[in-house]
Amino acid sequence: MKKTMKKLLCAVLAAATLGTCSMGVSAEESYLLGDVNKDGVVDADDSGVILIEYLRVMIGNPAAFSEEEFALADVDKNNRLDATDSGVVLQYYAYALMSDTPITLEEYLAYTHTLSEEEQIGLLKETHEYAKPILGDSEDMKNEWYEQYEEKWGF
Ligand SMILES: [Ca+2]
Ligand SMILES: [Ca+2]
Repeated sequence: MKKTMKKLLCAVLAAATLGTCSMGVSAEESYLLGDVNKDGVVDADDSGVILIEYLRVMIGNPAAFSEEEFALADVDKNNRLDATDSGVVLQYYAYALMSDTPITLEEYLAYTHTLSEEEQIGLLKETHEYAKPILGDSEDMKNEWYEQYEEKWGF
């Protein structure tokens, strides 16, 4: 009986490992900074995923992100995951929607670092105005995340 259980456990573990392995293969392709859910785009979903992980950890849960996911999520590279990372991803997403030419998150960060604080605020306002109709949908999405979060973690 014990042996059967062991075999079963091994099979389950093997299946789990295989799953991880096949994930590992695609993980070798490098993901875009900020693409935490690894769907090939950096958007409001990633921002939400980062926010949820941050809140989860903040109320004392162990981190759910893998090392790789953490590296993708820590967009300001300060080795901490917080609402700033989530905010930067959302700002970038809105900016990318507004921009005529494709821009990566790294390029966006490099660009905003060249701006004065005043210019940054101006850019944020402009981006926000532009993206408001689109981010309106994200607002609903965010509410959905919060609801799911509340259900899952009672917070
Ligand atoms: Ca994504
Ligand atoms: Ca960070």
